[in-house]
Amino acid sequence: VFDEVCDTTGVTLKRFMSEVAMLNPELDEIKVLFGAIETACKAITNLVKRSQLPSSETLGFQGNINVQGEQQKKLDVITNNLLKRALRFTGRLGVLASEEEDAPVSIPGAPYSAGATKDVLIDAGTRYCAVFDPLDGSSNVDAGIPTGTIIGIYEFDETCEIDFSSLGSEDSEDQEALCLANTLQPGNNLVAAAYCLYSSSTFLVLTLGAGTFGFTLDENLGEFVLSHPNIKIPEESAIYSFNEANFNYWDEPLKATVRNWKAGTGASGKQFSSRYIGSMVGDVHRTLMYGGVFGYPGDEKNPNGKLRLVYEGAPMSFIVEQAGGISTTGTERVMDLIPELVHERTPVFMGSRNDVQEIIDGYAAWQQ
Ligand code: P6P
Repeated sequence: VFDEVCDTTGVTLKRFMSEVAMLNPELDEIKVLFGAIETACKAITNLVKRSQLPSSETLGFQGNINVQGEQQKKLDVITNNLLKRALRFTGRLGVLASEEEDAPVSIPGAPYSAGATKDVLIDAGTRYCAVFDPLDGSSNVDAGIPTGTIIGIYEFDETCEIDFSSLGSEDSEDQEALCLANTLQPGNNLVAAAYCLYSSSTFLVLTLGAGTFGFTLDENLGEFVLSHPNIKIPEESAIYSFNEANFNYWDEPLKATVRNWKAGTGASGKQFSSRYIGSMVGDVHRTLMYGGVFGYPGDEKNPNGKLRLVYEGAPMSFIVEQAGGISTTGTERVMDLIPELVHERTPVFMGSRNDVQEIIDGYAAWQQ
């Protein structure tokens, strides 16, 4: 479906999306969303790069604690508002969920205009639900370490089969409850996912369900251009990417696998290296490019690990799977998980097929 465009490196993201939409009319509306996402990411990369300048007012803390219990940084708030606004102006969004929002935000259904009224939440213009982490790894900005934006797009499903009573609303016609339900869809329902990595270059990597494509921001043009058509993650590697300070709290199967990798006695017989920058988007991008396994395991202190399922685990798993990798909790495919809470966390291991399979096999043997 993308053959005609996927080998035309240098094509701009706008042109790529137009070609794809011509070949796949059902994706025409997604093109509108990616126009907004592209603009937001260009604005965010500028904010991140300029945040260190004495003239910038964007460093430091906002002065409050977010729903995650974390000190909210000014850039978290600025990038969250920027992305919300960009997506609202498409007039295609029914609801959005963000790491920086206590609860999902339903959006007046009428295409964004002064006339939009709160009670018209879901109308013909409502096409999608967006979930995102506006600036993942934001605590790294002050040290100049790469950060990223993570986005997942679902079709808005007015028949969401979620148990409304669990959402605190007996009335399944309650549009707010329907909006919340739409942010709790399993990763399998994603129609698109993307991340933007703010690093040595600004990379926008996306999938629409038929491969994973990487674009690099050409700052001379002010355009994202196709630089990595049809990314395929190496089937195996010799890199693992975990916060090993938690090693003593991991469960036995994972400890055994990582000990083998360190000793060169794992399935591939290779001596592994450890690479970890504490910023998911950067660690996952390196994993896509070089192969390996990025993971945030559950442990004794945090059985579900640290990463959030809805707007980190699921979208990144979609991108990795579409690049030929796999993504698991150790025992379940991440894309199969049905969230119960919008901020719930999940253990995650994603990357090269053979290496992640070794982790899965370790857990399977342990359970027998
Ligand atoms: P730790 C950043 O805060 C983040 O959410 C991810 O980007 C990153 O992978 C992880 O947390 C790092 O967590 O506990 O290793 O510092």
